[in-house]
Amino acid sequence: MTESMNVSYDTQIPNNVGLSSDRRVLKALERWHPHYLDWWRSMGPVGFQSAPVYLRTAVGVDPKGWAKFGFVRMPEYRWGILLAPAEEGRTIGFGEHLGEPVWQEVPGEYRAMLRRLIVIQGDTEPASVEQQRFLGATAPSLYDMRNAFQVNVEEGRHLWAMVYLLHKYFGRDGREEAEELLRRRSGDADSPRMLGAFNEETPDWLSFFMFTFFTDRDGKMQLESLAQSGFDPLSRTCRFMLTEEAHHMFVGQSGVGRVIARTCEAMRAAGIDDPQDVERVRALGVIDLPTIQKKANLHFSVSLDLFGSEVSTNAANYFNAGLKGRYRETRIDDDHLLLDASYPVLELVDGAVRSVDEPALTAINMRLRDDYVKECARGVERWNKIIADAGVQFRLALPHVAFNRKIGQFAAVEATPAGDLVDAATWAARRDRFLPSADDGEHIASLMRPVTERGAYASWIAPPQSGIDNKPGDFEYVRIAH
Ligand code: BYC
Repeated sequence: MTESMNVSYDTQIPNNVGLSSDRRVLKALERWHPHYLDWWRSMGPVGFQSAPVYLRTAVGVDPKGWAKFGFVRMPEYRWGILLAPAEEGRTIGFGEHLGEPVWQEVPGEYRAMLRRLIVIQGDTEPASVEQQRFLGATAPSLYDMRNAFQVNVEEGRHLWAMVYLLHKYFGRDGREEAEELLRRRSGDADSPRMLGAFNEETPDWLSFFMFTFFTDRDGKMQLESLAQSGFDPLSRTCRFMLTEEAHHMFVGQSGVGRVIARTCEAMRAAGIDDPQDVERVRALGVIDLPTIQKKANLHFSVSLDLFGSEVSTNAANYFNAGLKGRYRETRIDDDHLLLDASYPVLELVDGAVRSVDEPALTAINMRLRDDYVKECARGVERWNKIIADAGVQFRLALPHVAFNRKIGQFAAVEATPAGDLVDAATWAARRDRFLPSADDGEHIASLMRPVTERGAYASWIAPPQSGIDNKPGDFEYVRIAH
């Protein structure tokens, strides 16, 4: 076992970065810690803060045994700083520094760019916790409540991860940015979070599952790109964050899948064949499939905006500088410089959607987004299999990438989920067929009643196939004092 695989618990902050011998950074983090706890108490999960929750805590970075499970009160969670082990002799894998040894310090010329990337990444982590803070009160089961809290504490740890980089490598401005990360608030008119999707509400559990499926997957793609970074501490940080991220996407994939399974089961039992017979399906106390489609339309389109503009000089600069690569950069078979390469980008040309070959360097965001869309589509097919296996005639589909966009090529136009460009009035008239309506929201809200008996599940969601950490079905994942 290498040195950096051992996690030290001798400071308040578990870490494998030798904090106890790095007084300056330790002090800065210890000063930030109470501010973080204040933020957690005021903006983290509402209620349940003194309930023991069966949580996973990262205790090492060995892929075979990095976490342990146990009952923890959320404010006492051991948020630590964990970097994946250094790779001996690692070199920069792309851009103008290709083949040079990776940097252990921030190169002066790239300081501003790197800081910006780290701050944007850091900003999303507390934002998602803020968005999800009201979910505990309406959890459909103790199992689901525990999963949401798990996601929350780990997003909190991901904030720690970025704050460590800011404190360690960016001096005074890093410390100021770390404070700002606790000051901005999701949805706040004066001081919002940096990216659009992180200022949206997560009003109900279906939104939470959609968020963890679609938006956390953007997180995964962005972390994968930053894991390629020539700035080695960022790469190692992101590599370890990805270990935790896998569970978040499982929560989304399986959560939506369980909602679908329950709807199909209830329809079959009631002899309803037509999924569009929304009123009758809703009367069964489940969420109809067309509404699930609309929720997917919303969360997919909002998450696509997180990839930035399709054609972006920022992205080209990040790549050239060796700071942010492509998805699985090291596995791509090309020159990793992209100076002469091109990449097809869907664009708005003379009022129509066309594929245009753009310089591959400026199309880096687009390429990452394409990789993302492919993954989303695979997940949707898994949902469709649940529907087909239940014998229900319905297919979910991802909307067209031009649909409901606020960033990039299609921000200025209105498109239907099928990708037809329509005028604003037509779109507005059909809006409620494309996106969740007030009525859809009310139906979902009416189902959001807490279920806190061990092993019980709300009417609108099927139980999971297995428990967390192989626990039995009636396990008390959150010990709520009754
Ligand atoms: N909202 O060249 P462009 C996660 C701005 S999620 C508002 O197109 P670029 C997580 C942009 O800042 C992953 N503004 O964009 C998930 C720029 O402003 P300036 C988070 C936006 O820079 C769930 C201008 O528009 N990590 O981890 O190439 C739970 C033109 O920008 C938006 C990262 O995103 C937007 N959506 O790409 C918890 C990685 N998009 O320069 C966590 C770090 C763009 O004109 N960030 N703008 O002032 C990046 O790599 C890039 O900054 C972005 C944008 C991909 C976000």
